[in-house]
Amino acid sequence: MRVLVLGGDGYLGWPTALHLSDRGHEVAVADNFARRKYDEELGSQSLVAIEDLSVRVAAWKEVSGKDMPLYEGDLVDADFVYQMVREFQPDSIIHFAEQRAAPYSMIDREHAVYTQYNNVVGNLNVMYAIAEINPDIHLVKLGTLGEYGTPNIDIEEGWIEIEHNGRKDRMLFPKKPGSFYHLSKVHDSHNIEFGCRIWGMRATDLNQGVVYGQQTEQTVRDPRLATRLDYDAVFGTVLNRFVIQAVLGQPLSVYGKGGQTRGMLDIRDTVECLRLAVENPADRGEFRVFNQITESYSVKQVAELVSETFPGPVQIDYLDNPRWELAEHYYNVKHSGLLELGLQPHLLSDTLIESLFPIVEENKHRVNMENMLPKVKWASPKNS
Ligand code: NAD
Ligand code: USQ
Repeated sequence: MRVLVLGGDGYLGWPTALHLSDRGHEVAVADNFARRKYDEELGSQSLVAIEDLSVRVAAWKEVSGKDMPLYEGDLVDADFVYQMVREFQPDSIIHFAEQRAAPYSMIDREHAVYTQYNNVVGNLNVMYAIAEINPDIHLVKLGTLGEYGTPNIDIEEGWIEIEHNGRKDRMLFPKKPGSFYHLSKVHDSHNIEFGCRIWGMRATDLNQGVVYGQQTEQTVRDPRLATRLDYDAVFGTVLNRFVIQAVLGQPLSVYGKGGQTRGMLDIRDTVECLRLAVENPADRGEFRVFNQITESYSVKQVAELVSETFPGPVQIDYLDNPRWELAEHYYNVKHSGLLELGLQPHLLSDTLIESLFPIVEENKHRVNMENMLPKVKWASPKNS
């Protein structure tokens, strides 16, 4: 299949592009390098050094013999999107290309507006390009598990049968997200579902949980193929951050009491879920939703697991939670769709955590400690 990976320079987009190329698909990548600019803005960088996308693509050609066309441009520029889709003629578009950090979206008005404009407008441009150029293209869109929030009922895969005052309907599962970033994904999901109804688009919305890990079967083939690993309080995600903090001899930064539970998955499962979604497309007119997680853990459990696995002393700090989220809650997420397509999950193990320690040890000189503790507070509409 011909697969266009939007956001192909990112943490997940790049290893996904490699995985699909390695499995015999013809893959192109697109990016506007916004993520590298957020690093400049925040005075941060990936813990693991990453090459420019053009260097990565050339390295992949050397390692695998496969070409990977590269499109540099911004999805909010509709002309760019249309031209790319016309030229590459994909069967599937995987859309990773959004501002993805909840804390970044909560810095202030400007960052909230940027996040929602970038994400919602970019996604609409992709939808219109598909509808006008070739409605048969399968859109595989990265949503997020946090779209649902933490309701006091089981979380279904996207849809729920509701009986109300004696009548029944199949509705989109209600959403109660916890940041302007997560809200941007809710808006995308609603827009895509509408596109499926009015244009007969075929779409898969992947409500993915928090991803951990840094290496895949393909990225380890050459150091130039490495993907990024974020440690900072804005872009770093919880398990990756705790591993990095343990190696640096810093306390693990649990927000609140750590009773928040989140769905998680290994980066090797992310790339495989994307392959499964692409190779088993949704039907025309279908808005298909998968909850893309393999396990759920509370933040406290994650901290304890890292602390038990690290071969040295580890302190766990319980900080005032800078976010607005329930301290303790019910959490039961249905996630059978991808398993039914054949996903064989890598469950979180000591081995995975141990494998991250040397990666961090080798690169720890790249950390700017000023970016380790959280500064963005949800309660404040204007953070510096
Ligand atoms: P990332 O920031 O590393 O990658 C996103 C890429 O998209 C970046 O390279 C960025 O430059 C590019 N981009 C952003 N806006 C763009 C635009 N307007 N035009 C072109 N390119 C643009 O993020 P990631 O961690 O790889 O996440 C990828 C996707 O997966 C995101 O949509 C995110 O919401 C979703 N997701 C990520 C996680 C996670 O734990 N990392 C979990 C669930 C869902
Ligand atoms: N947390 C801590 N300490 C930390 C960092 C985080 O206790 O040092 C807690 C947070 O309070 C939160 C949980 O860990 O309860 C997860 O936070 P996170 O920063 O790892 O993840 P989140 O902000 O939810 O966002 C990440 C990605 C985002 C993706 C989302 C999936 O950045 O792109 O959409 O995970 S989900 O959470 O399922 O919505």
